[in-house]
Amino acid sequence: KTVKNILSLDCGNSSYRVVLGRYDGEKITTELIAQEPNNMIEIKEYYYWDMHKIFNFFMTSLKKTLKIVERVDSIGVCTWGVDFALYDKDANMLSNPLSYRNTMGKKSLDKLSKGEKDDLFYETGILCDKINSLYMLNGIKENMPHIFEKADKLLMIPDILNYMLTGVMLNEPSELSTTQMLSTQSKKISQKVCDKFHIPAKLFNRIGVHGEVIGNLLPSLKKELAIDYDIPVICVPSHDTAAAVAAIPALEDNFAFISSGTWSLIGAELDEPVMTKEVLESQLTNELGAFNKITMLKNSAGMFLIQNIKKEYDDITNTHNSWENINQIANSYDGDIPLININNQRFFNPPHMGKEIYNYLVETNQTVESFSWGIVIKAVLESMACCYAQTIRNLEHVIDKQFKNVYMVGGGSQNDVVNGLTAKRSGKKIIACSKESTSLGNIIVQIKHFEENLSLKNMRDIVKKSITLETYQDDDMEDDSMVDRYSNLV
Ligand code: LFR
Repeated sequence: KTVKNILSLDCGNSSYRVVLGRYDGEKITTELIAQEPNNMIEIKEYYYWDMHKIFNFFMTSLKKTLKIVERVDSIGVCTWGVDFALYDKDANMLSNPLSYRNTMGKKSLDKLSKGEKDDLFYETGILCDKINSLYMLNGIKENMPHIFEKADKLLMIPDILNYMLTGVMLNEPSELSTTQMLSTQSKKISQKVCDKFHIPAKLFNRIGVHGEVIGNLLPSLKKELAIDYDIPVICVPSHDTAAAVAAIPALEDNFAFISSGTWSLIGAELDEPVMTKEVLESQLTNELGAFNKITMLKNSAGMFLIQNIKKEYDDITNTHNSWENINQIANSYDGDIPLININNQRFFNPPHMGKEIYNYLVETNQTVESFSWGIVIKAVLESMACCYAQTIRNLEHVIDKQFKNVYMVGGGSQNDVVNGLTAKRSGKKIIACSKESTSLGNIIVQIKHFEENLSLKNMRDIVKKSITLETYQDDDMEDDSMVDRYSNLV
């Protein structure tokens, strides 16, 4: 059998990785080629991402791959959502992308009335959120007018990398939906939104189609790699969430998913966006998934909290603690279960996550004891599970369907304490899939370039054959009271 060597670049907020998928016509075997931490860089009052560093990492990993396999057949790029760069008329990047953790977006969103926010939801299907590109772009317009005036094109992070690889400017649809400037119903840029914010619609490029070739690797890059054949760069669902959901090995129609990384995306896959008051009130959003599917989801804080706590604890103990170790510290606390609203603004980017959580617990009368890592870690793990259970409950309500299975994908799917607790709080069967789901989703859509007739179901079948699943079930779920307690937190 001929094996196709398919390369996935998966950039997350906390690390970027290159994964090689070997596809033998039935299943995919993955190999992690390289991984490096991703960090925002703080320059004066702003946080930026370093695109050249990411690109350089990819080129180095590509060279490394070519030492392992004889040829690379295709490439696909996935990254986190919402962030972007502006290009001038001569196709020069005007500045490195600002990170959504800047306060600019929030300031711009806060100026809108409730009515305006609701209208934006009904127009786009996307929930107003301070991190959406729309608000950052509006902030740039007001705070960095010299950049905004020169802007001719807008590329999202994966589009930037695709452009660096091929010289072709294109906007990939799943990533584009995280801007809140695309109508997820019409799949077109909303002129209404552009007009309201005085954003020229010409900033956007042709919208890509999943499975198509964006372009071949640039001649200069081929030369650098010392190869004499073309490598196509494929338009994959380049929003990491959309890719991870594409790789869910579900063969049933109704299922819920949790894509767990720095963020937790808790949702369900639909054919059409649902834009009702209930969806809005449940703080759910309709993003675009693979092949124009809708991923209706809640964008919740995820492993970010525990990652920050781990960093602080690693520093204090001067060691690299394992995740098991971090989870175990929670067992040293044996009082009442502490809960925090993980989506409270104060946990978005505090200087000391541990302290912030502890202060919340004191202020909400959940503890009178002095600070301990045990109570803080316990609070995060328990609260994540409650948030998941609460959102699954809301999803079932707004789409009026019941899920039997909840598929857990992404790096965070390896956290068996959270998986176990989620089974307990939700009463559902939790199926932990692969920590490489984003890359698997990226790779299977590239396979469609070689096997045009593949349906999404066929692709999921390939994934199913390629990974081992881990199931968590808790038959003696007590009651919903913990989730209710969570729902009432401020
Ligand atoms: C997950 C993710 C989320 C997005 C957040 C910020 O990695 O892509 O979907 O809302 O990052 O971009």
